[in-house]
Amino acid sequence: MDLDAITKHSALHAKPSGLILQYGTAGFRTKAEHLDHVMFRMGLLAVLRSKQTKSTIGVMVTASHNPEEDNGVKLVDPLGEMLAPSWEEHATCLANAEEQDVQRVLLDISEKAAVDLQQDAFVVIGRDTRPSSEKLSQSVIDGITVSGGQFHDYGLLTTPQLHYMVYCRNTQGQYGKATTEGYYQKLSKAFVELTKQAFCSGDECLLLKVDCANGIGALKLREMKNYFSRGLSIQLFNVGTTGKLNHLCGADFVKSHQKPPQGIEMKPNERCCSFDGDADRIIYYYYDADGHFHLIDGDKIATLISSFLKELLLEIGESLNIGVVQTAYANGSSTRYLEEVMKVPVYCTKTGVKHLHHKAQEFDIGIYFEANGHGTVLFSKTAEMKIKQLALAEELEDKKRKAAKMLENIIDLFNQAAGDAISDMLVIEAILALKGLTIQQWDALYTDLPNRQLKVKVADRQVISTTDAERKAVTPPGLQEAIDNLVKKYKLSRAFVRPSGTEDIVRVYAEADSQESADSLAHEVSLAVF
Ligand code: NG1
Ligand code: ZN
Repeated sequence: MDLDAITKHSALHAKPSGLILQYGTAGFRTKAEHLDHVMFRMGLLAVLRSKQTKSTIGVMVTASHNPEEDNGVKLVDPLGEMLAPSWEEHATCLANAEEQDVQRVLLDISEKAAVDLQQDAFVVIGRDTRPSSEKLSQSVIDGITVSGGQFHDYGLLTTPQLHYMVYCRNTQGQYGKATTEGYYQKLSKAFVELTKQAFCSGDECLLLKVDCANGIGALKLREMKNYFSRGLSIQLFNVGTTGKLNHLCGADFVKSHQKPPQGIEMKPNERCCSFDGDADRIIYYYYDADGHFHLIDGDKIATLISSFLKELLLEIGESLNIGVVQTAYANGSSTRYLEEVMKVPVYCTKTGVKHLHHKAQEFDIGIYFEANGHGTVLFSKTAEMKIKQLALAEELEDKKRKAAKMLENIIDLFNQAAGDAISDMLVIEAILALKGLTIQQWDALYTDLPNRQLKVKVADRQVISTTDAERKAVTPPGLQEAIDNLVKKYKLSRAFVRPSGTEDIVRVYAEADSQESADSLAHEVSLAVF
C-alpha cells in the first residue's frame, strides 16, 4: 500500500471538520452531502478487510428506508454477513479520523487486526437508486484503487443481491452464480419447482400488487419477472418514474403509519405488499370488505413460514431443531402464538438484523424476522445435507420424499446471506399457494395487540442505555421505574425505549389492549424520556 498516495487522494475526499459519525445498526447513515470522505475511507477499509480475510468483501451504498436526501454505506463480510463488530469499531475510527491521522489509523487497524498488507484484495460494490449513490460509489472505488485493491462494480443492486454476490464469490460458486442472472435463475427455479402442484390455471387468484417504494426493488423485480413463465402475476407500483424514494410509500411507511402507501390501487381483499428503498424488507396488507386496513408484518410472516416449515419437518420425521428469533418490537400476540400455540421456541435479540442473524445460526432451522419485515431463514449445513439426502432417497415413501423436496427448494428460495424482499415474497407466495390460503386466512392466525411507535428528539440520545435485549433502560436513572409505573396503568401492556442506531432520535414502543391505550402509553412514555 502506497500510504503517501492514499494521503494525497484522501485530501480530495476531505472530511468536513467536526463531523463525527458512528457505524450504526446498518453502517453509516446521514445526509448524502456529508458522506464523501466516509465512502472513500470505506473503500480503504474494505481493502484491509479483504486482505485480512483473504476473501471478497462487499460495499453497499444505500440508506434503505431513509429519505432520498440521505445516503449510507455498509460493508459485507465474506459469507454475506454484516461486518464483524470489531471491524465496526475500526470503521468508526477511520471515518472520524482527521485528515492528518488517516495514515496512522490505517496502520493502527492493520496492526491490531494482523492484516498482511502484501495480500491481494478484492471488493464488490452495489448501490441503490438515490441520486447521490453513483457519485458516492465512485468515491468508494477511489479508496479501493488507491490502496491497490481490485474491484467489481455491480452498479444498481438491491442490498440482499449484493450480500448474495459476496456469498457466491467466497464459496466458489457453490451457493450460486455471482451475477444478477444467477440470482434470478436460482430463485425462479426454486419457486417454479416448489409451486409445481399449486397453481390454478386462471391468473386472477395469483395477482400480487407490489409497492416498490420508488426504489431499486422496481428495477430488479421487473428483471426477475422475465424468469417466470407461469404462476405468479405481479403488478408493480411506485416504480420511481414519478414519485420520490420512500416518500409516502414503502415498507417502513406502511408499517410505521399503519396505512397503505400512496400510489397503489387496492381493491377489497386484494393481496398487496411493500418493499423498502433497498428491497431488504417486505410488509403485506389488504383492505377487507368493510374497508378496514389490515397490516401483515414481519411477525406474521415469521409465523406463516414457521408453521409451514414445522409441518414439513413433521412429514420428513427428522429431529431438526427450529428456533424463531425476534426483537423487542415483535408484537406480543405473535410471541404468544409461536410459543403457546405452535410450540416453537422464541428468542429475543437486540434490534438490527446482524443480531438476529447471529442467533438464528444456532439452530438447524433459524427463522428470524424483525417486525418491520426484515428477515430470512437460515439452514445449518447438517439440516441441508439431511434434507438433500432424503430428497434423493428412492426407497422413501412418496409423501416424505415430496416434503423433503419442498424443503430442498425452500432452502434455495431463501436468501441465506440476508433478509431479502424478493426472495421472502416468493416464499410467502409459494406457501399461500401450496396451502390454498387467502390473505385473510393468513391474517387470522392471531390478532395483533394494538401498538404505537413514536420518535422522540432529544439533545443526546446516547444518555439512554439498555439491557435485556433493549427491553429495559439502565440509564438515565429513574427512567425504567417511570416506564414500569406507566405500564401498570394499562391492560396487556408493554413499553420500552431505545436510542435509534440509524437516526438521531429515541424510539418509543408501546402496546396495550386497545389502540387508544397503546397511543396514550406511548405518549406518556415519550414524555418520561425528556
Ligand atoms: P434503528 O433506527 O436502530 O431502530 C432501524 C430498524 C431496525 C433495522 C435498522 C436497519 C425499527 C424499530 N428499527 O433501526 O429494525 O431494520 O433500521 O435498517 O424498525
Ligand atoms: Zn432496507
